[in-house]
Formats: sequence, C-alpha cells, structure tokens
Amino acid sequence: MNIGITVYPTYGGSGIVGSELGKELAQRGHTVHFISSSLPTRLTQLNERVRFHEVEMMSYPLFEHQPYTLALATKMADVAQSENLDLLHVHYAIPHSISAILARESLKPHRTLPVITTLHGTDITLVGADRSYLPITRYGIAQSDGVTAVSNYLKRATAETFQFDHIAVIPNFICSSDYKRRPSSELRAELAPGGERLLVHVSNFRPVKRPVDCVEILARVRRHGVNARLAMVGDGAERARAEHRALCLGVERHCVFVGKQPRIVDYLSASDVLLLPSEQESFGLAALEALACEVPVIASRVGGIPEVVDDGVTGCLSEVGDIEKMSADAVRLLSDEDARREMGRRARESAVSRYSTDLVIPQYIEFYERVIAASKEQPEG
Ligand code: GMT
Repeated sequence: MNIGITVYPTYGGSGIVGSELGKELAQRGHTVHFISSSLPTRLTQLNERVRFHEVEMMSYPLFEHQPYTLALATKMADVAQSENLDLLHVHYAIPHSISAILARESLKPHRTLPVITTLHGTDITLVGADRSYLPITRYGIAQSDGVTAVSNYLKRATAETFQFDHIAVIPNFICSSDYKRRPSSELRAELAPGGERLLVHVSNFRPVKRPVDCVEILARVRRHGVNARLAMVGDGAERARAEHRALCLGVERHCVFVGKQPRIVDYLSASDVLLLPSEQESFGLAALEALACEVPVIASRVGGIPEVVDDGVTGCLSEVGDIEKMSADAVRLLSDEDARREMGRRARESAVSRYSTDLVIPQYIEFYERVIAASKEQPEG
C-alpha cells in the first residue's frame, strides 16, 4: 500500500505513535509518505519507503494567522495524486481529519482517498470537548472512513461526548527488541552516584502530567527513610514549578532534571520505578515503555491507564493526586528488591504479550484493507 500519514511533528505521544507506525509499515513492504509541517522527531531516517513531504505555508499580509489546515489539505491532495496514495491516516483529530476530508473531497472527481483518523486523547477529552471545537471535531470523526482509538476508555469517552462509537480500538505498541532493559552502569552511576534507589518520570511536563506530584512523592519517600533519587526526563511548562517545589521541600539535591532525551530506554533501564501521576491519560505510552523495560509503574487510576497497568501485578494505581498512597507504594517497591524485580518481570511479560508490534501493526494493516475495500464499494458521488 501507499500510505499518507500526518502527525504533529514535535509534540507528544501521538507523533511518536504515528511515526513508529510508519516505520513499522515500511519494514513490512509498504511505502509511507509523512505529510507534516516539519520532519517528525522520531523520523531520523528517510528512504525509498519512508518519505517526507513538508507542508509549505504561504505568508501573506492579509493572513493574521496562517491557514495551516488549508495548506495541509492542499499538500495531502498533491501527494495523494503524485504518489498514488491508497489512503490518508491522520493522528489526532484536530485539525488533521478536517484537512484530510477536504483533500479527499477535492479529489473526488479523480480518485477515492479514504481517510482514517486515530484518536489519541486530548483531541477528544480536552480540545474536542471544548464547546467551540466540538461540532467540527464531531464532523471530522463522523466523516472519516475509519476511526480508531488507542484504548477502550477513549472509545467510550468519544461515544459519550460525540455520540459516535463506530470506532475500532487499536492500542499503542512497542517494538520489544528496541524497548527492553539495557542496564548501563554508567548512566545509573550518574543519576544515583551514591547507589540510591531511582525513581523516574518521563513526560512533556504539561499540567495534565502533574510532574510536581513526582517531587512531592520523592520528598515523602525520603522522609520514610528510603535513600532515593528522582530523574525527571523531558521538558515543558511545569518544569520550573517542579524545580521550585523540589527546592521548597529541600530535595533539590536528590532530583535531577535532564531535559528532553532521545534515548528513553537508557533512562528507563537505569531506573527502579516509573511515576506517572497524570490528571488524564487516554493510554499512557510512557507507562507501556517502562513496563517493556521491566520497570513497575506507579500511576493514577485514570482514563486508559488501568488497561495498560495491571494494579498490584505490573504496577500500583491510585486516585489522581493521592500522593500519600503513591508514596507508600513507592516506599514498598523501592524497599523490596525481590518484589520489585518480580513485578518488573511480569511488567515486561504483560507489555510484550499484549502490545508488541507483531500483534498490533497487523491490526492496522487489516483495518486499512477493510476501509479501502469498503470505500471502493461506495458509489462515487
Ligand atoms: O497529550 C496530549 O495532549 C495528546 C497526545 C499526544 O500527542 O501526546 O497524548 C495522548 O496520546 C498518547 C499516544 O496515544 C497517549 O499515550 C496519551 O495518554 C494521550 N494523552 C492524554 O490523554 C493526556
């Protein structure tokens, strides 16, 4: 197949999932055309089967805001024609599905171009549910030829908010040979030079991730007498607040903020427990990546996280903001190496047996084939 994929290139899990999906499809013999405003961060290597088409924006004094949605639609239609695309697969509904639908409609006299939208979370739970965006998001979803969601929770949330449930759940995935524990004693020694236990948090440090809670948890864990440190991986709006809170709690020497890191597996492999105290998470890709690296997860019982993290088996779940319970769980796990290792072993087993690329990528390919077949059956309008 010739597949067009659009993602947000720089930000968040949906871009990672779309990019990794493209690479996996290419490895299986398909040709993937990324259509985006810049090269997606995970797309480090382009080749004959992984191509990139940049959306160019025309600047004109009349445009106070450049019409990206239209520029994207134009590029999608151009690429569909020149590269003979079989379908467009967009990640994140707003505005990508609207652009894709415009491209499909503009090409109608010449070709069929089915549009598949994958919902990732805040496109439904925050942005799409905002009154001003709700009708256009509903339109984008309803007009897509196929819709997938990354968790059962997100499918339910979409049905509740948009009264639309013609959705296939295809979960996020990990490549089990890339995402596996590769302990590096050097990195561990850098992050925990005194042989301390190591907590880790990985996110884009937006308010929804509640990174400040991680610092609160570290302070409580240390008060309980556990000699622990915290590695904060990533960057974003809440980083300054988290750093300030560490200072106020007197744990700044035990917290290391390492910023954005390309090699997440190294940080996970050096760590004992992942903290993911998010306010909302439709799936929690960071949790899955940790599980695959044998790192038990302490997280909020929210959104799609309970589908990914099995409470008491591969991690521990608590209500959002319950830092006392999360701290108690961390103390227990960090103090009992055997229990932690056993949980880590089960974490990997669970991640690989449910979310490995070998299981999930074929689900996307079958979904594509079904949607293409169905759109060929439709009378041309
Ligand atoms: O976080 C967002 O606002 C959007 C999105 C993204 O692009 O990172 O995140 C969502 O998609 C991820 C990949 O499917 C999921 O793992 C995240 O749980 C989800 N974020 C939220 O629901 C907050």
